[in-house]
Amino acid sequence: MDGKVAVEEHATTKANNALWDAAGEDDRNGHAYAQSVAARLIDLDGHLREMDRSGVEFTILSLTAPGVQSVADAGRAIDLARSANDELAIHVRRHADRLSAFAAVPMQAPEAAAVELDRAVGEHGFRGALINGYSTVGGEEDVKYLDEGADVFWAKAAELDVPVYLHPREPLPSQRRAMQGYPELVGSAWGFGYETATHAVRLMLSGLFDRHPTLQIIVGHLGEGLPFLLPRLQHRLDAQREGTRGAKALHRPSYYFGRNFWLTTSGHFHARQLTSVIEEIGWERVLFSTDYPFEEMTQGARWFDDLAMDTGQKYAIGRGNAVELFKLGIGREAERLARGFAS
Ligand code: GRE
Ligand code: ZN
Repeated sequence: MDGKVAVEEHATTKANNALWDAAGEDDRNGHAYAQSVAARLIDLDGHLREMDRSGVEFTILSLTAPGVQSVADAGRAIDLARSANDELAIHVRRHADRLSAFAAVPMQAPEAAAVELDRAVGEHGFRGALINGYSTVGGEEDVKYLDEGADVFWAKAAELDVPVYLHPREPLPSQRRAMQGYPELVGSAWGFGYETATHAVRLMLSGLFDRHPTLQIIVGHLGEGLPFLLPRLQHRLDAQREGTRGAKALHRPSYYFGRNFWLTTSGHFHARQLTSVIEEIGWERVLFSTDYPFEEMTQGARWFDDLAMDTGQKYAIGRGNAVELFKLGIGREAERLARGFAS
């Protein structure tokens, strides 16, 4: 399928080059994997060539993890987010028909994060924010999750009507005992998934979506296990106090999952899982993505192109849903807009 749109695709900038960390990925594969990722993160022209080879027309780039979220000093985090967004914007502007970006936001200082989101969307035409899990605010263990005092930021995202991508970060050191002796589990292979799924559940239980019912959160890797685990979570919460009293949210998690969440195919190229994700959340809330350069873009694209599925759903997941969610005036949709046919 030509004309795909991809939304979990990473880059780095000179300002941020030291802030990406694949420590959890290394060792076993030697350093070759990390080195190849590092070279491709900084090569934005190479990224465009991969898009050409993969039938990807448009990409929303993001700074790679953990990025600004790992900078404990709020002042430095604010400066880094700004300079990284400005640097990425120069490149994006040169290729406005192919690229946009998610803003990096300094969640260590939620008010400044709101200001930076407003600036990146207003000045650079960025399409939302991508946040790499919890933010470090002091020592290694001193962190803030996104339901902890960040309402001023969420209000801004709701006001601007832009989505927020909840991207993984490795679990806190104190929470790695379960993986001790198996360092290969700490990162993308395992730790990323449950850390991010837990973070998403926190948001659902926090009442955030009662205060801002239009907020839209994107979760990658086919939902980090949530489509499979949420029915069980719901079942158990119904039997416990969260289901009836003492809860911070008005509704059950599945209510918010179906209204406030979108899932992407990034780094999880598995047809049977995609089918069950579509059954759980609906094809209207699934977006194609690959997770380049941690994954091969061509591999993710070929997997998607070869899927035997309803062509209308495939078009929606590969392109149409993203065009609507991000209000992308590209290709045929731009022509339709120009002719006044768009809804
Ligand atoms: C990712 O973006 O998914 C990722 C990282 C670091 C290592 C592996 C990986 O940010 O998939
Ligand atoms: Zn990623």
